[in-house]
Amino acid sequence: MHIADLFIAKSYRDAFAEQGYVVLPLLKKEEVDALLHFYNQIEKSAGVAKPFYTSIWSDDKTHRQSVNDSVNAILFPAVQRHLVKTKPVFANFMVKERGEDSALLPHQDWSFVEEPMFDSATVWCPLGDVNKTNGNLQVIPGSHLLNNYKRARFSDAPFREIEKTELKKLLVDIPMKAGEAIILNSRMIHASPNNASNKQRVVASVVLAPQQAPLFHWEYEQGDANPLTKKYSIKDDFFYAYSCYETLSDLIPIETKSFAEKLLTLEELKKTIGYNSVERKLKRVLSHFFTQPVV
Ligand SMILES: O=C(O)CCC(=O)C(=O)O
Repeated sequence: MHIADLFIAKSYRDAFAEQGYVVLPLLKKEEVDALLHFYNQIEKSAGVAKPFYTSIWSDDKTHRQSVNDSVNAILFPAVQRHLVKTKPVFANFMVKERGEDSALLPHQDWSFVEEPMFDSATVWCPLGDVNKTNGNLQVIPGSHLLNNYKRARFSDAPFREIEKTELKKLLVDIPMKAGEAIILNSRMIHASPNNASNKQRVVASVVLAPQQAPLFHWEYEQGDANPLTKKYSIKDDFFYAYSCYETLSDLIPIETKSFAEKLLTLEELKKTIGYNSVERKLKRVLSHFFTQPVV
């Protein structure tokens, strides 16, 4: 069961399967206002002094849980207007302060389910208009077709040697209006530029998995002889019970495997996503005129 199959509209099903993301109108104005009102109330309790952070980076468990519950209460019912049979994995705010050093390098999100049997997605919904000046999301269309299915806590990207250079040239900016959302496969390579505006950028987000998919978390460990991944079966409270940087020393892995990683070259990535195909080139040209991926 895959997220692409769970969109109600066929056009979104096709676009998500093919390009790895869709952009759609998600929140009503009163829902955006309610999320902003809540954000303004709890902003200080995050206690994270970084140019970019998400709520799960906070050391305060009460903060993480209250953001999870309140963001989910508004965002998930809105998601259900477009998708069936999904469940929320966790919800948070993603905050980009004004100024330098708030850019995020190209990365993929953790694995949340057993891929490729299942997959998962992030709903990223800005609470103000976003563009390339104030930190819109950037994606590499088609990069969900990569097959690195175990993306673990503390692991490094297989494209780390090109992430600051050639890879960046493949990113496409996704400008959006407040209340629109981009829903992207967790395997998609994505990034965001600095916020060069004079206003903080706030995004509400929820990770989705198919209802049927058991949730897991993988942790990377250097190991004595070779790198390992530990697989944990997790409960619904996992992503606010533990902050993003904590080691999981009180949990018992259900599986430990050695981690044989292969670094990805630019040529391999371009081949996987069909970068040089006539079809993909045409879509890139058309994507300058449309926000929605062209299928
Ligand atoms: O909010 C952003 O600018 C990007 C967030 C993101 O990519 C992430 O947290 O994985």
